[in-house]
Amino acid sequence: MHMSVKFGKRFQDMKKTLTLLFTFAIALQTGAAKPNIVLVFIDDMGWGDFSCFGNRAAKTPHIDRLAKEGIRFEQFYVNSPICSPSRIAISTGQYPQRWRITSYLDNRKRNIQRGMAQWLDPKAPMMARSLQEVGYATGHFGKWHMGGQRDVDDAPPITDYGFDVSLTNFEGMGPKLLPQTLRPGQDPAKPGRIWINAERLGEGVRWMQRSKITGGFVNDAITFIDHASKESKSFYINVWPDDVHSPFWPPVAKWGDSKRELYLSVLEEMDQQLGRLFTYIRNNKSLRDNTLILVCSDNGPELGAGVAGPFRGYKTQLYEGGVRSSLVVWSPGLIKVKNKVNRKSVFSAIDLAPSLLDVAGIKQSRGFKYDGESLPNILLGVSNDSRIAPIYFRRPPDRDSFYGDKDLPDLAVRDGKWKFLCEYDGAEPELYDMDNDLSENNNLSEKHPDLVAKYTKSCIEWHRSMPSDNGPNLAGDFRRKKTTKGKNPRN
Ligand SMILES: [Ca+2]
Ligand SMILES: [Ca+2]
Repeated sequence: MHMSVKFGKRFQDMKKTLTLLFTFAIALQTGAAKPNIVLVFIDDMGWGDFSCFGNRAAKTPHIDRLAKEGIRFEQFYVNSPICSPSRIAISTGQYPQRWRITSYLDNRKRNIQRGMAQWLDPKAPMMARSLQEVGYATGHFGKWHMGGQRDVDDAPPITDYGFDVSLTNFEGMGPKLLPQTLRPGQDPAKPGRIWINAERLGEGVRWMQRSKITGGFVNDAITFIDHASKESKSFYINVWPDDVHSPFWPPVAKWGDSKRELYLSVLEEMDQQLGRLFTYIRNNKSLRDNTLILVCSDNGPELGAGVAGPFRGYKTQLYEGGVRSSLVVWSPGLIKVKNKVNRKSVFSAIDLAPSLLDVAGIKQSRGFKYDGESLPNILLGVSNDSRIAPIYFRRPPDRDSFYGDKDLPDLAVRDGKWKFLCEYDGAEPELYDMDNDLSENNNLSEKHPDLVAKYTKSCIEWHRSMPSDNGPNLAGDFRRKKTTKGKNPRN
């Protein structure tokens, strides 16, 4: 008895000590500044376009340095192979189909034809708003394309979506940088102008040489960071360049003779301009110790411009080249490993919002149902696990045929090592082993009827659980020839 009473008292003491320690830890956590977050979302860049992802034709030293000091992820996906829906996924943590934006936003008529909304509903669970609500300074600098373009001039301003400040381009409402253009031999005093009609999309237009516009976004981002630091506020900023989307307007001194050369010049120039932002953060100790920078691309490359490394397909397609994105994550203060390559973790852009809110220690109390999963340990290099649920995809409604392929897969899923694609009704199944067939060449659907049945069912169930668009009505009547083995037709 004596022993157990003694043990009981000891246990009580230990419990007290633990409670104290726990309270102290909480106090420390809430007292410390929440981490700053910088999300760099490049436009139309291929998986293989950073030199740290294998590009030998151009150099991206500033992004390579982030990778060397941080982590690069090889199995990261965006949730659509095209601009607007991909941007909605990364901003909300939800499949973009929920918000009826499933292709790029165009003019009113085209949006209606394709069965899409005219702009993102401001009620969507924006990560920016969740951060703003707990006191973050929030700014969007760059391409928006989630509403307000062409003749759609009554979309909500970007500041209705949880941002204190915004500076955009021709595809967003409010203050913007519009592009002047210059070719070799052209009088610099008389530059061209493109996207003049975008002057109607809100107040605050500044004209700037197209080749310098990414730098223009960086300038305002740095001013914003300074301001937030002076107010001792943590900040969240989007830096979303219009680079490296066509048309290509590199500096005249770095002109190229072909589409590909022009593209590579724009890519290198973008890296230089973004580099100023990275260097600014790295050279300031308090920023360096408490800032997380993420860099990825909204969708795969345009044909003839960027390259998708070993992967099949391009922008607008559900093959890997369209939806797999190189992801670099940097944070010397929060990430304990350096120069790590994570080849294992399968996750996607919808997972970033819940993950980043967790990294920042923010309770997600508003009852949002994210399609994304919170994966802070993967993001910070502690774990090589994957997202648990499969990642589902539906192609843009206007892209059944593109780049010479007349009947592209409509639905797809990545689950474990398997990638499965099919039509809306489950026809034309394609099954690939992503551990052994990175380029989706060897269709194993006939070898694994059980898996085909399972994934056909789950893809169609997911597709039907989402609001529909006009994809099925806009498809042509071309049907793909049955392919089972060997090389699929390339496009
Ligand atoms: Ca894009
Ligand atoms: Ca199809």
